[in-house]
Amino acid sequence: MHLTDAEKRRLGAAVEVVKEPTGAGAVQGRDPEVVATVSSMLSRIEREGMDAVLHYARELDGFTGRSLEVPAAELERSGDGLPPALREALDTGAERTRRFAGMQRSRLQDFEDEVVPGVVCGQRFVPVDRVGAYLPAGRFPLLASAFMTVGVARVAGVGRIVATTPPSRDGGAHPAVLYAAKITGADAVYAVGGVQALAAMAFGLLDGDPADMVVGAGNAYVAEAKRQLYGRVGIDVLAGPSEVAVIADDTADAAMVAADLLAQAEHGPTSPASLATTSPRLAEEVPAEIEKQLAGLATGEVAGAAWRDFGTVYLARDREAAAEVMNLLAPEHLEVLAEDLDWWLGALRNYGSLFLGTWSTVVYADKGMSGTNHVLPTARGARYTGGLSVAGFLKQLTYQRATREATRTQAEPTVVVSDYEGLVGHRDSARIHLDVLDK
Ligand code: HSO
Ligand code: ZN
Repeated sequence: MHLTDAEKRRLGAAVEVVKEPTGAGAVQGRDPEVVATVSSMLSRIEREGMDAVLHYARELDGFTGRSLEVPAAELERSGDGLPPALREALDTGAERTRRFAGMQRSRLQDFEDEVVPGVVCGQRFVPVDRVGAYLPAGRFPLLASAFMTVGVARVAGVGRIVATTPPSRDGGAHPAVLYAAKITGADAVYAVGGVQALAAMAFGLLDGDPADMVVGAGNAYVAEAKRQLYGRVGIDVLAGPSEVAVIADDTADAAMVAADLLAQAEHGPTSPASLATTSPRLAEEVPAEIEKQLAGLATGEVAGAAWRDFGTVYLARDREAAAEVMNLLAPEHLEVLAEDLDWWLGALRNYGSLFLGTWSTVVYADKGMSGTNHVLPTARGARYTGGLSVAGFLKQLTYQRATREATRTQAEPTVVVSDYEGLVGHRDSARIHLDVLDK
């Protein structure tokens, strides 16, 4: 997530690049080794079915049991051993995510209307039948993932929702991940991770029914599996490493900016964090503050590598230039720590989710505490899409009906166009309606 040379040239003197990515961070693109590994795993699983899933589960997840399904009783009991404060916090995040998804759902309107006299067209939002949700539990379990996928799919009215999650070292699923899946209403949970989990859901190897759509974030292999499965099944978004960007004017606090950048940099050593500021003071203070905070951060090694290799700082001449930098970068998360938030809301066009002002911050939404979804486009995907939402689980279907009298207004121009194209079958299909009409 950095400006290309062409973009820098276009911005000219309006933007000074204070810090650039180094090494691996300067190169963008897919890893051909990941592409090839995923492709061969998917074809083997498609050929050999459950045997291949179990083979990979043993080899890659250290699975030793016979059945991948988490027993219903275990799912039911999953909250028992958790600290009550954690259970309460998870209940809160699940509820707020559900509430916002409900608000979005109520604004997606079915309608029908007359396009020309006698021709009525309509749209209906119809939920996907079966969803497979991947709940990551790799380096860290992201407990709110179930709210964003399983919970939101439930609000959409999806019929069956199966979740998969990588097993922990002792073979079972992570109890807090299970609890999050339970409170959001997963129908079944399977302890299986990575490519084999996505393939098992998409090919219908778990409960016999292929998922119509697979969703959820994961590592580079999971993201690549979704990319390769897309078309055969629907997906949410192609999510790469988590990204954060901050816009700050001179009213912002350097320590807060630094902490917000590091919070997402700790996701992994390739997670980009960017600052665009109109304040020369902050352009100097934030990198220094980041170094200071890194020294006391338990995840500092990862976050520090991410900042060094992928971090960027841009000093913008004015707020228009800062907005332009971010509209080009199209970051997954974008915070505005500046005055006149309404101006920024109007000026910013490309972001996965926007956080306006000091008192809304990315980590709140990460945990479901604001209500918006944290499954968001990365790698500039926000140029063409928003993140996962209740609409992602609904198909916007159209239909039409027409009166006998309205046939001529559709049939006659259809005959003309089809005849010109040489699609004589189309022409005749329109014609027969006219013939019947005129009888
Ligand atoms: N930042 C991640 C989501 C997350 N972070 C959950 C922590 N927990 C992708 O938006
Ligand atoms: Zn995060």
